[in-house]
Amino acid sequence: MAMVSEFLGQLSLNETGEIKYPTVVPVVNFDPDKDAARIETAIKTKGVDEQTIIDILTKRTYSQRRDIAFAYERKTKKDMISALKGALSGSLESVILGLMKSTAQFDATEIKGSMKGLGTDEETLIELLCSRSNSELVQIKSVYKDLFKKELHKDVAGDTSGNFAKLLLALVQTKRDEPSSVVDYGKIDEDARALYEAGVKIKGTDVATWISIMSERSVPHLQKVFQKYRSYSPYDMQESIVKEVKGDLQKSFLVLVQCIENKQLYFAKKLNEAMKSSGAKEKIVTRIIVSRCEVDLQKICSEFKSAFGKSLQETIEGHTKGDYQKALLSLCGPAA
Ligand SMILES: [Ca+2]
Repeated sequence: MAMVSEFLGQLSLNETGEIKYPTVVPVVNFDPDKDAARIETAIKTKGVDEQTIIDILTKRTYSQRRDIAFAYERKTKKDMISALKGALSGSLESVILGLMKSTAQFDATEIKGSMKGLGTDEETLIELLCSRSNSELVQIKSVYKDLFKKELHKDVAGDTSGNFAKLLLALVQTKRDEPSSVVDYGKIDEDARALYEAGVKIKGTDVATWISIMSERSVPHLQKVFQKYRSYSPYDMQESIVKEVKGDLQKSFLVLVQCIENKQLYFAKKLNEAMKSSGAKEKIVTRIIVSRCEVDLQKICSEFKSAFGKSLQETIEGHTKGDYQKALLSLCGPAA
């Protein structure tokens, strides 16, 4: 019983009632002044005491880190983020500076970065827009406007084109239904048949129908629609996407469907792929771990273990090094 209540104690609900599975939770007996003083000493230490910075900042929530930054500024009259930027470098710097942003600020900044300059980092843009929940996207849009003085949908429209743009813009409109307590079997059947009749059944694809169903229906409804879809189509939804559409549109629909079916498994697969690739794609690893540690990293860890038979923590140990590795492992917490 003790273990169950301890586990439940780690769960928290966000404002829309979604269950969260964070690995980073508020530290008890929190003392921002003491933490700020330790960080100041760590930054001033010759060669920088990275371990202390990692120990403190990866074991505090964003709101606690923000309190530490305020305490630091009161004490030193300096900005803690600039001080950390000066003291740290490389991949560790990216993790720590990422942690100094709220989840929505971090996501908005990553989206902005993916569209900066010539060309677009479609992979990042797709991951962020197709994996975030409706309520997360609502927050991202508002933070994006605060930070960059521009509307997210305008930037996305300026950087993408065709049906790919239409899908991303439909997601940015955040018109997805909230889950309902009533299961509407008639509507499930209707949507499953409509997806089939707009794709596999006909020559060409009626992409607009796919986009409206997949961007407007609730996640639990779509999970049942994709199951029902198999009674109409010889291919499952992901296979149908591969057959029907190409390029960035195909990649976006695939991420969307994977996230609707099991979002944490999608992130687990993405982490595994990024770490196994030569020269570990640290940017992807950092992005997922930093952005999900207060959302669902605990569940990503358990999906990782069941999918690959090895813990995420062991895989991090095998594919990363040094202080960067220490920071990632501390954010993941102990392997279950
Ligand atoms: Ca077709």
